[in-house]
Amino acid sequence: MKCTLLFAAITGSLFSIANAQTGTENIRLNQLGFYPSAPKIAIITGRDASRFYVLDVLSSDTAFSGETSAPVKSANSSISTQAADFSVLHKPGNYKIFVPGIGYSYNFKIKNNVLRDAAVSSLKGFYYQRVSMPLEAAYAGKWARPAGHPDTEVLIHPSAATAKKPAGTKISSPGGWYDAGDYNKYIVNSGITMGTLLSAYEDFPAYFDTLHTNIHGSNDQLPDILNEIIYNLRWMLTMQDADDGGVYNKCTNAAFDGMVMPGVTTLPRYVVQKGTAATLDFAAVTAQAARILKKFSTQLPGLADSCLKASQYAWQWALQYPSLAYNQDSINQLYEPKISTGGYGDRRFTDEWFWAACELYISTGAEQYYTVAKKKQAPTLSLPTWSNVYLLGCYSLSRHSAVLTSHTNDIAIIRRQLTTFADGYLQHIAPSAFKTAMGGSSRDFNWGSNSNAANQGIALVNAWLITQNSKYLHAALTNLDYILGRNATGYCFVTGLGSKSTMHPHHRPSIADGIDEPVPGLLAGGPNPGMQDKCSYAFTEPETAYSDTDCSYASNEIAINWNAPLVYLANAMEALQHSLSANAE
Ligand code: 9MR
Repeated sequence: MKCTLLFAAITGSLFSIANAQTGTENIRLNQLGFYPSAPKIAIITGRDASRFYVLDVLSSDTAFSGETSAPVKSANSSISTQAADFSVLHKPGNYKIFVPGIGYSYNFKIKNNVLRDAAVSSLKGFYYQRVSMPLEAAYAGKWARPAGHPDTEVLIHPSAATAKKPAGTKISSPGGWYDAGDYNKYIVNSGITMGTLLSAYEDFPAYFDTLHTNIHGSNDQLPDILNEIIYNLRWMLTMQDADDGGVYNKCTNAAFDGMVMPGVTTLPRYVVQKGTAATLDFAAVTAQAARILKKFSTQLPGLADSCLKASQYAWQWALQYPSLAYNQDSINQLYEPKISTGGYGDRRFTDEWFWAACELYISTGAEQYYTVAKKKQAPTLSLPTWSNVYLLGCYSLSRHSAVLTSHTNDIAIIRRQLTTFADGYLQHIAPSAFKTAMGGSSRDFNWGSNSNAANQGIALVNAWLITQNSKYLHAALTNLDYILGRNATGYCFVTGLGSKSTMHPHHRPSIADGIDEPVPGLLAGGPNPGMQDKCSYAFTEPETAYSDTDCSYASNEIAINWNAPLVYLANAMEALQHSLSANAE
């Protein structure tokens, strides 16, 4: 057997000299690798193949060989694929796949903790987004940079003026994370981001308590993920108007900064109109943070209490303004300067009401909040986005179901809704061309599509948390495989990871710092057939419309609300890797 396979390997290597590039790129797989007990699939594109071989990188011995599946035409592009399934190969090692007639894949690993780099670097991505502080070489390596945007003298924009704080009043709003490739700070988008990161910690506290990412503050008495979260939380707290509890939508330039490093920009910064979405997202985040940080009251005296008070104050404001949208176009007709940075202009607030009510109920036990949550309950579930945070409330209720004994039946129904919702994604995998939950609908591919993959993964992890059925973990992993390379573009979408990853994100520091490699640990937006940026795209179908160019803000920007679900998913997998081998139903 070894002889035949050796022959196959030799002919393969001859073949691969001629076809190195296309051959490698035609074998799509998670470019980091696989846990020993996880399902393992590579996807072959471009040409028909009948057999495949998994070779040990050093010895070229064949560790496994098998037949490829029948071709499947993708529902989201004109691509045809065949699957190479080597799940039965459990032995740790360094491997590559050889497909006669096509060539070799990138090298990959089978080992425990194989996704640790994805888990750690996606979390550390937030450190690189920190506003108002220098990134020191000890933590940031070659991406060290001076502080940008002190934000200690932020002007009240006329849209946010009150009798006590007329337009032009200066407030201090330092810190937080840059939202994305731009240098502004938006409360609505911070809301879902913080809720997702706080939930990651709440779901896997023991795992995160020992996870080190080498960031500023790494050696204190707090888990790194909380250090990172608190950096943005303290900024969020500055965005609440102490006079009435309402929360400004954003801290922003009037227009986007140029493609320069953060430290060189000096344009004025403004806080703009308060709004219901911002205020309720703030209420949800601060309520959730309050109960988590209570356990760290020695290290953080008073912070948990301040958060809860801020949350309740925000809630009171929202009761007075239950549906005040942030409508940038209308504001721009009334006030100067006109504001042209990101809008995050949500107009539907049922989900924000539900989420804030759930978090406040869980943190206080007060029935008044549950009453609102019940009133705002939705009949069906949908995937989280910055404008739809409903599911975050469901996750939190489910997580705390054991102690929420006054509403056991209601919460049992929500838990069933969650597993049914996850079952929908499970069903997408088998018929799909890339064997992923992602892509079950072409609507999965929109602005920030990679966050859909990650958020679907979180829904599947939640179904595992409820049922402990490993089929949900296997399914969640398919979407991490997608993000890390098993997709129609062949890219690993996380900067700094894998063999062929995003190199030119629409991210000002990565563009302006003069360093070839982009800032690491950042998730590109991903395929978006909307192509609103009108940049150059080599492919334009739903799952291929991705352009690794810094021009492409519609497919290749990075954003905190996209990185956060990746942090959740990759770290959940690291935390749960030993549960993968349990029987799937
Ligand atoms: O993620 C946002 C996407 O859903 C919207 O369609 C798009 C256009 O309004 O804006 C995206 O958010 C951007 C924000 O407005 C400004 N910072 C960068 C964000 C990511 O592109």
